[in-house]
Amino acid sequence: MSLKTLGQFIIERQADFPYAKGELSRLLRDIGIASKIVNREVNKAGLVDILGAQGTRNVHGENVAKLDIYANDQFIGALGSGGETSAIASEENDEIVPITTKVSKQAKYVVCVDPLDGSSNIDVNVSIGSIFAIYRRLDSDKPYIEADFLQPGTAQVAAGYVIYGSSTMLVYTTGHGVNGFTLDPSIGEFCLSHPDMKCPETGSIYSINEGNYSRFPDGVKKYIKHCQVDDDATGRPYASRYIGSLVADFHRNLLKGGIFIYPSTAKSPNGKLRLLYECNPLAFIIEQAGGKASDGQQRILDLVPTALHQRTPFFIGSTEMVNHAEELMGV
Ligand code: P6P
Repeated sequence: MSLKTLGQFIIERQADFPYAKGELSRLLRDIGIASKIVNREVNKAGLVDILGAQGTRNVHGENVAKLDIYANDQFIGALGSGGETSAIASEENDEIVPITTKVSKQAKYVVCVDPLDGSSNIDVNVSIGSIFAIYRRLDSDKPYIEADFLQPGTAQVAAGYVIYGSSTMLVYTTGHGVNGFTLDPSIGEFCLSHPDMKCPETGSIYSINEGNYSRFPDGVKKYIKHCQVDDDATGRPYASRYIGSLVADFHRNLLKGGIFIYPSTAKSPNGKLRLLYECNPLAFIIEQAGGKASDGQQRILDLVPTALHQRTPFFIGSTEMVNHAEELMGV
């Protein structure tokens, strides 16, 4: 397969949008730029002694920001200077971040981003990720409004994630399938490595923090017991795999098949994960890859958000496994 960079692929697929004038292509380019800068810093995190611990000054006398703050600054900076984003909702900012450059005020799109999910895992060298969702503004003749960000996940025009792992990959969809790009550090480009990604209909991996078992709804407890039954005919017991880094757990299940569950618990009735910049973008991707995502009862992409940082229970992965979990949840 001849080398195809993310930029070449984006331009090639621009034809998927007959009325597009290149804004979305440039926005995706901006996401790629931010990801490469974040990747450079994430990969150095292990050298913190040389660079100075977060919150100290590095050899150049510059303040060393916490990596998730640093990542947030890179995404805001790249999207801001790219001129295609009007405003950003970020996991790191309580309020919407307006992009105030003149050209951006009338930009057609807004972006929801988790700039560095799982950042607590950096210190133990576990894969982490960035997650993004892109929406067209409701009325781009006027300044952005909060409602631009509170559209259901079905309104996403693009969504994706970057996984900073044994290699760095950017995986995204614009509603025409899912494609994965691996960063080639020798040329500094994301190159197409996983064309037309599909999630297996079923799998033999379940991902859930079983430490919270006593707090789970009965349907989730029943599903976990289902996964643990010793039954050769159905390939059970399934393998329990839980990295504690959403993007890493999701990416493995997308490739191999499996289910990831972060349910409601007695302590957190809406679960832990955020709808706008974690669950919706991954739900868009999994559906485009033939999988399924729900809150245990209804389709994630149909949920109508009411708040920027709202949480939702999250069941995502191979369709047959999510269907079974929903049955036990009483759907
Ligand atoms: P728990 C990381 O902090 C994160 O937001 C996700 O990346 C991950 O899936 C989840 O939290 C892990 O949460 O409660 O199992 O440690």
